[in-house]
Amino acid sequence: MYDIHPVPDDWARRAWVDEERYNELYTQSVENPDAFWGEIGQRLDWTTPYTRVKNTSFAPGAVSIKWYEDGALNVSANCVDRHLATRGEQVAIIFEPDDPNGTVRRITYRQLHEEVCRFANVLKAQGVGKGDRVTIYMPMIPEAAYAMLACTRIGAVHSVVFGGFSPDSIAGRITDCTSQFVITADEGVRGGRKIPLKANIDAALAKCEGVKSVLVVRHTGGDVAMQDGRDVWYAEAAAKVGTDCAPEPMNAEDPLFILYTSGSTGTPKGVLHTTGGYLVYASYTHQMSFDYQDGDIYWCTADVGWVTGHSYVVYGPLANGATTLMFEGVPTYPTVSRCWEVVDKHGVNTFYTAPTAIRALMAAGEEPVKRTSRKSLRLLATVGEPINPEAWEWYYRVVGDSRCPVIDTWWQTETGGHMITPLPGATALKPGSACRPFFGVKPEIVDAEGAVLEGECSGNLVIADSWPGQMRTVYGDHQRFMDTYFSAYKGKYFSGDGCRRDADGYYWITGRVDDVLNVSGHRLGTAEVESALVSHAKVAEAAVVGYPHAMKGQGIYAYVTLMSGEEGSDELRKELVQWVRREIGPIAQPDMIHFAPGLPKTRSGKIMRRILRKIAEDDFGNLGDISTLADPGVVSDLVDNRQNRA
Ligand code: 6R9
Repeated sequence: MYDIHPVPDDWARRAWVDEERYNELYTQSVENPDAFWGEIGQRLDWTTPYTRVKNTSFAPGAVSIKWYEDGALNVSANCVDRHLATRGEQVAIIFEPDDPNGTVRRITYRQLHEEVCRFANVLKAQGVGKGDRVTIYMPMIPEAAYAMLACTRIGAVHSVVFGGFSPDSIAGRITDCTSQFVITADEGVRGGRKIPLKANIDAALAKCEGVKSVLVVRHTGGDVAMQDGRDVWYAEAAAKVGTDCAPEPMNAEDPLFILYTSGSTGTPKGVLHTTGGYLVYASYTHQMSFDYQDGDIYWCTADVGWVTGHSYVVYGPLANGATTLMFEGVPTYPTVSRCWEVVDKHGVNTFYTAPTAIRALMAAGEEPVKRTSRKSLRLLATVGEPINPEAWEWYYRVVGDSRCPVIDTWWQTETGGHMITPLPGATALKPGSACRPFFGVKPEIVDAEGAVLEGECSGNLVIADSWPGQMRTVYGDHQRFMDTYFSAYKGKYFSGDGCRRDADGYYWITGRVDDVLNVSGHRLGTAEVESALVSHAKVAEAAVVGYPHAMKGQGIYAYVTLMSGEEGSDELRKELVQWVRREIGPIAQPDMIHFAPGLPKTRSGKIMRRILRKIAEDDFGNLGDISTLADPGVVSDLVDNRQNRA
């Protein structure tokens, strides 16, 4: 139904790789990963060169992933210091504030070097040492990048927590990695609204132990409480230190950062990435997928609280000496033209965002786009969830004036960087498809029994061998790492996504096949939302499923059984929505709450989610076999009281 967009001639000529070269390099990369990644690893500066490249095993019970294991390097030296000689006066970070009339900041590589060194010295003065975990809870301001890079400079391991998460969520993440240090700001601002970051940290620290010091960056100037002996204004600490700070040489396999992400069960997992392989992979994918060329102005709208903000706002672009734009606000404030105004204001060449943002802007029509120029744009890209072909075509035609390739990048927190993606000079585009595997990536589609399917097929997406950006473990729980990713299909990494491969070998991601929701491109476990709901005194039981949502991709549908004697009401619905916002954060708030006297369960007591999903999707004509239910009567009651009616 939608046309294939062939690679334009000029792209094939000027890009890093054309189709022929892609095929050649891809074959080399999977046939001889040691030689391929050995050469690609040279793009970084190593203080001790590696002699060994790949040492990985997906063997059941003995998963072990090591890349460049005898090499040493420092991430901040690679992202900052090594550019000083050639591009010290080039802008590294453009900061565009939430308020379009606020002050733009342009930080050169030389200034970035000074800021990162100073920040690192402040961390040292606070007692932060190599290997210590540092929790970062910051708005999208350059200081967030300084803080991350400062940690890497001294070998501390950062754990960035998204500014939209609640005090409870922060406390859980601090406790899990026994972090003793927090970096935050007084407040954040998004879409004209203040976010009480420091107050959230105070509330979180009342619920967990062990935090010795909180560094507070002054941003809005809002009033915050400061606790003596624990809280320190960043500016005051910074005035007491110098700007000399030698980068700590780190082993390639030393931990770089922890990032918590939702899975199908339990509390969020601490995904651990290490130093060498991660930076090789983040920088190489940034260069290839976006065909990054010297001098490009590059803008990824992701928040640094997500993996996209780590790999493609901070580490990838800075390792490549790019100019990366950090935007504090939201795409719809003050108007739906904001993104394109920012593109024109700063001459942005590459724009990378989530399908949910594209759909929201698409709903406002073409005029808000067309009244801007966008002539600087060269390439458009997406990430976070499947993009529907209609939104793809709109992005291509309206935003890109049918001139810019749309690069749909499939990857995960766990993968560190792009895994399946077109390359703009090499891959003919199919709207809605993430297209072809990146170099070194061996995707396979398997059936429920694990049999590898060939040719045109649909099934579950696994990756057959390791790549340098792969997560190394779940922080503090290697068994959970093996159980989560390597037990469903022995000897293979299971992504949790469903996928189709077409006759041309293109991959089409169809979404999660586990109990993970994808709401506006944000990952959430159904189990997390359920446990937040049942922690409310009036709730006896809850089951949460996703349903198709025009803007968010997936909406959250919650079935709630109340304690006996409690009555469901609109009032209580509102209360529960607020409750979940407070427990987890606004992104987790249920869209629909269905008070159900009983949930469909098997005789062994398992909730039959398949049925709950169908009813939530308003598609209850074919509920499948319900004969194994303990009480089939509950189903008709659920159908009668369904909340999502077309
Ligand atoms: C980078 C990021 C990962 C999950 C992943 C998948 C979905 C991401 C996608 C996509 C279809 C794409 N996803 N990119 N689905 N097409 N281009 O988003 O990481 O937050 O860990 O989410 O997002 O379901 O499994 P993360």
